Order: sequence, then structure tokens, then C-alpha cells
Amino acid sequence: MSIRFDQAAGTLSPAGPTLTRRMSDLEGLFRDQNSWRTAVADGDPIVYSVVSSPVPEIDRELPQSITTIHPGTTGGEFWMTKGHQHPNHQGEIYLGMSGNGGLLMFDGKDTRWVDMAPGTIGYIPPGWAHRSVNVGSEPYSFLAVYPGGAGHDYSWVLENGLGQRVWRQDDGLAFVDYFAE
Ligand code: PAN
Ligand code: ZN
Repeated sequence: MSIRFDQAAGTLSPAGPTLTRRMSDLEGLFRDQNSWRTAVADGDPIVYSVVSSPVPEIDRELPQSITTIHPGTTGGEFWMTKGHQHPNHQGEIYLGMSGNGGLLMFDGKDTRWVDMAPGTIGYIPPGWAHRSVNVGSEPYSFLAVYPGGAGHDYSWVLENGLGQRVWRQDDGLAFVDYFAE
């Protein structure tokens, strides 16, 4: 089968489920909770959206999705996805499509960061929790291809963090320990 992505409209055809994550959906994830609360009260902006292919999320299938993270910071921390662990440890492939972002990975001990630009393939090995971050001034979009039976565990990140956080510093970025005050 063939699936067409319309970059301007941000849609897949044929399409599966579409997901919109607003600031209020990212409770407990930004370090500066006061800034997060202010942003929720002040219009609750869309932080990212995910359009999925119609491939089912079941064992042996390979569903795809395209995530677009809007540019922005909350309390100095770049806008990002919630991040998750796949409970059934399996690998995943990302392909940068537009904008500048990064792929943050954490296995419970070590942290890895991959700069993502159009054409970059980011590989997530089995057992590494992952989050995407927009570090640019344009929307950052990437394609993800993942095993349909891998599952998505969001509580893992709330409990274990992701090793590091990514902050805007001058014109660049800085990393700080996830649970640092
Ligand atoms: C991606 C992510 C997508 C949104 O398709 O699900 O970027 O991030 P969150 O799921 O953390 O909100 C992926 O890694 N799928 O496995
Ligand atoms: Zn994943």
C-alpha cells in the first residue's frame, strides 16, 4: 500500500487516528510547574500533533506516524512530546522531515541525544524511553515507524524521567539533570 503525506496540510491519506496534545495534556512534565500552569490558563496552546497511518497497532505490523511539535519554551524548557517507554521492548525508527529537533533517550541509567534535521534517521534501541524536542524556531516534524505490538507506557517517564532536560540558552541549548531543582 502507499500512504501520502501532505506536508502543507499535515495530513496522511489514507489516515488513521489523529492526536492533538495541548499544554494541559503535559501535566507534570515541565520542570517549571508555575510557567506550565500559566500557559494552560493563557490559552492552553497546542504543543504537538500526531497523525497516524491506518496500519493497526498489533503484533508484527509496522504502524507509522508523523509528529509535528510547535516551536516554543515553557519556563525556558523547549516544547517536547510527553515521552514514553515501550513496555514490550522493541526498537523504533525516526526520520527527520522538517525543522530542527532532537531525540532524547534514556534506559534508566544512561542518556543519549540525537540531533534531528531533515534526512536524519534516529534509531531507538529496545528498552530506551524516548522523547522528542523542538529546539528550533519552526515546527519540527518527523516520521516514526514502530512495531505494532510494542505498546506505549507514559507512566514510566513520570516515575523515571528521561535523564536530562533540554533548555534554551542564548541562541543554543543546554542540558540539565532531569530531577535537578
Ligand atoms: C512516536 C510518538 C509521538 C508522540 O510516534 O508516539 O512522537 O510522542 P508521545 O507518544 O510521547 O506523546 C513514537 O515514539 N511512537 O512509538
Ligand atoms: Zn515510541
